[in-house]
Amino acid sequence: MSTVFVQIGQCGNQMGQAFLSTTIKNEKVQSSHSFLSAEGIPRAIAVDSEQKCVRKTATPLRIRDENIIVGKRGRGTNWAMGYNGPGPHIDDKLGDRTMEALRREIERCDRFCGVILMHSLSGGTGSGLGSRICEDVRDSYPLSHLMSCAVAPCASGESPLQHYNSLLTLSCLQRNTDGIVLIHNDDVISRLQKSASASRSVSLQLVNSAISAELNGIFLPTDTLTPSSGSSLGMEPWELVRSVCPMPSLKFVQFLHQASSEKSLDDVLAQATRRVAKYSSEGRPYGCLASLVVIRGNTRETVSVPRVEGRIKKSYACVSWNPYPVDIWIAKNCQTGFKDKKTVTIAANRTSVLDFLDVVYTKSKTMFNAGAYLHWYERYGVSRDEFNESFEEMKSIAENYSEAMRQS
Ligand SMILES: Nc1nc2c(ncn2[C@@H]2O[C@H](COP(=O)(O)OP(=O)(O)OP(=O)(O)O)[C@@H](O)[C@H]2O)c(=O)[nH]1
Ligand SMILES: [Mg+2]
Repeated sequence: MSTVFVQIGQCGNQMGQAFLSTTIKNEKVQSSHSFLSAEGIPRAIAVDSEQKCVRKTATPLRIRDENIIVGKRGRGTNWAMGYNGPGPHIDDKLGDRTMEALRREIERCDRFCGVILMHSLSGGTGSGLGSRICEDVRDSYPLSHLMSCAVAPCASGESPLQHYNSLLTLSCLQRNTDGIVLIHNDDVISRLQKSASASRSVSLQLVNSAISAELNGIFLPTDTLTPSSGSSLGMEPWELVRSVCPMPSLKFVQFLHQASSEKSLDDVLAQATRRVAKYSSEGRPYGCLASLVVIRGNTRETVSVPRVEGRIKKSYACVSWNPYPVDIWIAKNCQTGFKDKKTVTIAANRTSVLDFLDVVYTKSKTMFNAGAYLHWYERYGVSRDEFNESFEEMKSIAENYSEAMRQS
């Protein structure tokens, strides 16, 4: 069962490099060929509108030359330029070339299972071209899985266009993917700043390593999903979707990762659950539709399933209508370079995502009503109607989550 990774834009490629560079060193990954070809080459495509970062990140991963797709000009933090291209004078056909590389990569797979997109919600390439590729993958491979690992911008505001770009991307991901792993740069940075080992200024490299540890916590092979033959099928990303996104319209997933070499598994789990925010800043309690806990560690400690379930149910306020709100996978297979480390990674589909969606909706709606920056989008073929459709899509996501909570 093979998965193809498509890294888009600077963020997608840098995060993808941090993730894949550790993933491909994992022994179980190397023997399973789900993320790697038989020759050990990652099943990955690296796309960016600019040269500068993509070559630097793709070369050490040994991504095939034909899978490195580079454009002629950045997309200027503009979703519309990313989605429709910069115009006929610079037609670098990034979307078409990416789909062609993907088609060839899928032909090299034994049994193709799905695509994981890695990108930011706010960069012009990651958001706009990412949305275009997302739609094209869904159209061309309707029966395959499709997941996005999307990085949300910092709330403090890096660009005035980030809210529009996030709005248009989120609504596209909602329409086309099976699951959206939402990664908040703010959360990762503040956690790293608090950690004793990090200095106050946190580099992007450190941020990407932390994100990579979260993704690997869930995506690396687990004993629970490995058949008795001993060879992993690499189904972890897709079983995650089955487990945590029980309803197709509610598909936002957030990860939480905790690691320790000294503490017991129980203590690591307790540490992880203590970090779970239970209320919004207005005091609204969060609810959880479904969750998955992956416990890794080459240890003799036995995992008490009822105790893990109990802790998660208490911390995450799971809905009453889901009889199995906690899935648990166990793995002796640790992350590369962390032989003695015990890790607990939790993936949860919960209403805390509405806080971020609400900020994106409110900020972009205020700008839209004032007509701010709209000419930048209209110039590259995105009309006000498209914005209105995205506002509707965002409203329906919030309504669906609220409805799911009301039934609880
Ligand atoms: N976690 C993480 N976030 C990043 C990284 N690089 C950029 N970002 C975030 O991504 C967003 C900007 O997106 P980029 O990926 O730089 O933009 P792009 O997709 O290349 O698009 P254009 O440059 O506008 O064509 C901002 O929110 C950044 O904070 C990275 O390496 N890791
Ligand atoms: Mg860029």
